[in-house]
Amino acid sequence: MLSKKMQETLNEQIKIEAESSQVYLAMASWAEIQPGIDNVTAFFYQHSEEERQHMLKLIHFVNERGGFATVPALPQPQLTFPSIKHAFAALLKHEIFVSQSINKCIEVSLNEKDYATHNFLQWYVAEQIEEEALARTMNDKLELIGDDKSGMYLFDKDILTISIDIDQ
Ligand code: OFO
Repeated sequence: MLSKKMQETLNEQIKIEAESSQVYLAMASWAEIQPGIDNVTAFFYQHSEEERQHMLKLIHFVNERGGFATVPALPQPQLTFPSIKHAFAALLKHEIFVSQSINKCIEVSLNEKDYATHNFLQWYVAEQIEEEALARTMNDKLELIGDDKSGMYLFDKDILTISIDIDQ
């Protein structure tokens, strides 16, 4: 059984995962109307979908542990970006924020002596390590590319491979 505090904290995390899905969905929609970045677009759509899965995993966990997962209202995310580089900088910043939020959940689980939730949250810890690493790789590559159009062409070509490599 989840304590009230643990349930509130996990419901807050459900909101953050749902927001993450919306944030990346907005990036995907913006990327889709930019010329020549089809794979970047696919990457954002896929990332948005993964965040929705993270939200669902939490919802099922809360309900299975005798709590009640509440579906949150969400603010509208940023809709447009000055450049692809800005979008990926925003992605990295957002992932760092999510990692901090997962750390807070872990802290609460330890304070509440809820070792089942602590154990469950380890999956999110590992996931955040991967996602932050991926976001940093993307940002480093974009930094190197600068305004070089052929570099951007290659970045779009490579992005799905990069994300698959880091996921393994
Ligand atoms: Fe939910 O995995 Fe990152 O944000």
